[in-house]
Amino acid sequence: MGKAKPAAAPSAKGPLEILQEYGCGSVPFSGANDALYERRLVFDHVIEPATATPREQFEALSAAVRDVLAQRWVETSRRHDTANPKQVYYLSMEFLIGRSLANNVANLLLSPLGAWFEKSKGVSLARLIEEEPDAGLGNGGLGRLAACCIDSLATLDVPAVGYGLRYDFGIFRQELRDGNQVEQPDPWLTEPDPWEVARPGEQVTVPVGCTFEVRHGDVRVKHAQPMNILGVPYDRPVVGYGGRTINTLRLWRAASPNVFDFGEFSGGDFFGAVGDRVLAESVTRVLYPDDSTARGRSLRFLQEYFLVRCSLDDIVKRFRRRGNDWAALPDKVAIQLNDTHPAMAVPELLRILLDEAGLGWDQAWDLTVRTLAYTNHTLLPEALEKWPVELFEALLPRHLELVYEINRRFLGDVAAKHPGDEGRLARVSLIEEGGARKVRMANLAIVGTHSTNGVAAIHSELLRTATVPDFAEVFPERFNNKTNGVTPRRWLLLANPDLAALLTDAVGPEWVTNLAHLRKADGLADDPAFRAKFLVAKRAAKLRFVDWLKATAGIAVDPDTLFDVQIKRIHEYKRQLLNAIQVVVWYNRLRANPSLAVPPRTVLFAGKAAPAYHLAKVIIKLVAAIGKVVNADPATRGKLRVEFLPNYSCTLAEHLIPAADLSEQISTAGYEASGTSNMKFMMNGALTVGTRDGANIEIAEEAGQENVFMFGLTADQVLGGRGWYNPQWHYENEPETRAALNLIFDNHFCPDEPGAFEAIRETLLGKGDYYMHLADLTEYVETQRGVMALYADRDAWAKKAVHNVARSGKFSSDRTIFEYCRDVWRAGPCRPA
Ligand code: 26V
Repeated sequence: MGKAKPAAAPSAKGPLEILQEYGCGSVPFSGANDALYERRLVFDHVIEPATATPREQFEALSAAVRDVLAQRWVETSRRHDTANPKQVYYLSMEFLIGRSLANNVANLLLSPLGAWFEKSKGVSLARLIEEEPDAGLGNGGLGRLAACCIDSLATLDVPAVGYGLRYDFGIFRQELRDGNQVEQPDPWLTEPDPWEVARPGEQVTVPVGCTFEVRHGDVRVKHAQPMNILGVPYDRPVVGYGGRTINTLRLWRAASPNVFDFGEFSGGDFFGAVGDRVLAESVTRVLYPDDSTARGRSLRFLQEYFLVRCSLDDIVKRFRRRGNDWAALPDKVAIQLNDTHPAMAVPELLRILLDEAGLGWDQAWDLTVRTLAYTNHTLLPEALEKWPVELFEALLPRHLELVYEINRRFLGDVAAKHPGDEGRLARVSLIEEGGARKVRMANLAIVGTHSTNGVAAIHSELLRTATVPDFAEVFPERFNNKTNGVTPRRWLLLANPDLAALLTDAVGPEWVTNLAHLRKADGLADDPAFRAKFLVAKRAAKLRFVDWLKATAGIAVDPDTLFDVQIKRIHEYKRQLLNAIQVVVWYNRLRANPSLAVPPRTVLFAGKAAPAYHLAKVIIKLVAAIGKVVNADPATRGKLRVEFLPNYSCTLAEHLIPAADLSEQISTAGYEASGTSNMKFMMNGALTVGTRDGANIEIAEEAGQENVFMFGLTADQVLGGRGWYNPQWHYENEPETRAALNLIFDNHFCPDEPGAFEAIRETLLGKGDYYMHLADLTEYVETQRGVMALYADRDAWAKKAVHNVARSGKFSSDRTIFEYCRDVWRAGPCRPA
């Protein structure tokens, strides 16, 4: 079997030699090996290299790696300018990129650098990696998906730019105090970021219709005097695997114009005008941390417009710079909207084509629709964005005018096909009437783009048939599915070096860029020696995680237990509560029968709650409280342990997922659009316990039903049961359900805070258990019994786990991006000669 370059035995080589060895040295650069690194310490930091702190070493090494990629980054952009291929632009309010050093080193095929560095400098790369802040510019799945997508675009050599915002503060850092989530700011940019390149020369002016002030995240209109905000781009390299293509992630920072054009200034209000400067900068101050409700702050509205205005201005400049004619826009440009957050791109692009290019409505509208495409990421009605008409009026009057005209024409078409059907018109209108009028951003996105896709087969189907059936009837050809994927570079090659090396040994190195190759290892599930090697790799990952957790959080867990893991945003529909109740059922069983034969199990939870989502915070508190009691109870010692790990992040996921045995994917069927951690767990050899929801369905199809643990109501049954489902029935008729709930309600887990979990009683029994926890509980507990029985036979477990890894090929974001390129963007690779 061939050995992969990425997994090759480390050698003590510097970047220059490594580049030459890998045939990547065609781009000339000067300087000797050491100089790349040492000169950074001397010339950037002006220190004696031997005295460098780990942070200085991190910065110098990152700068050296950037030196290696800089010329190829320039070359990529020159190549695109020369060839003038179709460009893909990915607009997203979130890019949850995490750390970059290890990723860039690996994608540049510089992994042997680690050994060279350790040998010649006496410092481990692993240590320096910990110096880098985790760039948490996203809430969860949607933001991480954007990061995986741009990795795949670069790896597939597709000319692409990601556009986002450079928030001063990313997602909050989560602390737990007595089980309570406490949010702390995340000032990730306090020290210079070695990856970003500011491009003040390419700044963009964003005019807004009035002056405003910001109070508690809300924008208050001051008066109807227009003002300008500046958008300053900061570029980050997106290194394709192998380093042939280095695309750009361009993040915008809001700034004030150097020359004030505010009325106050000439009026002598120096103080007021300087204050206005600060408020312009507040537009990109902080990531909006609530992914559960769209009851947005108006500052968020301004952020969304700011992203759209800056990015489209930039896109159009690039398009014109290459000498293209307006009519060629859809042939040269594809713009993907990551959810409705950048849906203002519809009226903005139309405005550019009408007001700046001087085209007529019909042509401008046709070009707009053919250039834009929209991805939907949620079916939850409360997460659908609707912005008050009033906000548009004050800040973007021209855009509102265009939205009204788009709507007038669209409703005219619908009315012509369905005369007299007022209900239909009211449903599809871009404007929600009654009370304060609002613009429905999902309707705008569907009408103003040529493609609307969901992110897993079931989700796309529900979107079409249940959420927006009227639109599917008007535009059947626009609806399609693109099942999500994740990048195997970050989530397997980097996160799980032992398993990655084992797979490379087994199937060759091609899996890194063609995950379907893992299928060649499927037969090895029947090979006892391979299963043993798989278990050795899993144990190595567990040990690495255990050490890391102890060092970073001070939490000790036993690697010789089943790691049962649920990590994701805390949300009722994701049903962390179902998992918690299940744990209490097993706790009761163990207390009643101390000789019950179960394999020792560690149940790990992690995830952030939206700061204003009260019940989600109570769920965190409950899990922490259960952990405190269960972990201290001699009856369950060594058999059951529960931990809530604080501050879930990319970094935590990269450590924990490779160590996991069991992946909890237990959302109420019909509510999780796709899920992506389910895919990461699968490729790292965890077995899934899950409902038939989102991508779990496709995971089970690929893995084989016999290699996953599926349970619970289907989406159809959930919908069908809405009329008659009664949680009280389960409470009254299922003794174990009742006993577990009573323990929670009767303060067993919060003796010092009686009533702390009253809100849980209220939601489950008082308010009818909307997410149907109790309907699925008994089958879930029974399924977990099967899980534990299988785990007792480690070899039988390993066989299923190997099948899962070998059959995870579909869930590479390379496959997802390939399909977007083929079906939605009609874009292809542009490779170096
Ligand atoms: C929603 C909202 C709503 C209002 C404004 C702020 C805000 C910010 C983020 C979100 C995100 C909700 C959508 C989301 O993250 N969906 C997740 O997308 C994943 C990638 O497609 C998918 O795997 C998850 O199932 C889905 O929940």
